[in-house]
Amino acid sequence: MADLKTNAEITWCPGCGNFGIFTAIRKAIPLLEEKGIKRENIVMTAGIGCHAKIFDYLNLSGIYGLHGRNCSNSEGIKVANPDLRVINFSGDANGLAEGLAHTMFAAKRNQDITFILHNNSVYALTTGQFSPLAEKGWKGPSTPRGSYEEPFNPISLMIEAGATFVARGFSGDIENLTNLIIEAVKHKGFAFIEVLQPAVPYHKWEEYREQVEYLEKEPKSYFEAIKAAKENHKFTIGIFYRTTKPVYHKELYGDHNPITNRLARDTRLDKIRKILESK
Ligand SMILES: Cc1ncc(C[n+]2csc(CCOP(=O)(O)OP(=O)(O)O)c2C)c(N)n1
Ligand code: SF4
Ligand SMILES: [Mg+2]
Repeated sequence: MADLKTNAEITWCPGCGNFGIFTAIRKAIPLLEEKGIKRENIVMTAGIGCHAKIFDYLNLSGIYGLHGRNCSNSEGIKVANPDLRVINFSGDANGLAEGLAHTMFAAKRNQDITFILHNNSVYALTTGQFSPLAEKGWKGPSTPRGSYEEPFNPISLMIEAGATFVARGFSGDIENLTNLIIEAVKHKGFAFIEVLQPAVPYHKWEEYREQVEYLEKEPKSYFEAIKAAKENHKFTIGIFYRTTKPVYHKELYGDHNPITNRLARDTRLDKIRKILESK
């Protein structure tokens, strides 16, 4: 676990929920290696925000991209080299505000990537604007009279968008979160984990600890999953949905890998010519 740390100074606030996510991912990676997933094949992307600093602290390769855009980087990496396992770290604003379309379309395409949403229900790095997951009535610097908007339900949203693995974890239960990460990375398809992650200037750990509950059992069908997502409250953790569907890169190329099995230029041009002639 220690060698997954870098020398970068950690600047998260003491008590930040991101520490739990950082620990869980460092526990999960050696366990994934035991299951045959090579570390050099695990890459990460991050957007911009407090959550994204994990990119500086975690000793993996990847792309540290623009705010809201890293899901596209994840898709690009996967489509370029399907042998890679991509872990996409996103804030709730990064992934469900500015990056919402990217997240929805990656789920719709069932891109074979793991999407970890650090849900602190706030734009933390930019000091407290309400986010798409902020509670109605939540007071912050941009909503001094309380937010007028209902938050998204990220679990039902992702199930409906097309994600094939959808779960919620809590950064205060590292063992459970480690298992969710392992299941998500092993899953073939778009695996989404919403992680409840207190940002301590804005929320108290007690609010979470008092309310976190565990989903009784994993729903067995799409409609059961939507029902569970709607009926349970936002502190219910567990796997809400898991199904098998073709993944995007297999639909695109079958078993071909354009990086490790690069075709000669003439062969590629010949293939394109044949596709155009068959029209
Ligand atoms: C293209 C672009 N838009 C906006 C910003 C400003 N910005 C940086 S972080 C951030 C919000 C971060 O919130 P979230 O994604 O929830 O991450 P957190 O800090 O809460 O972990 C914004 C709006 C930016 N850096 N780049
Ligand atoms: S502002 Fe919130 S999310 Fe950012 S480092 Fe501090 S506790 Fe963590
Ligand atoms: Mg946030």
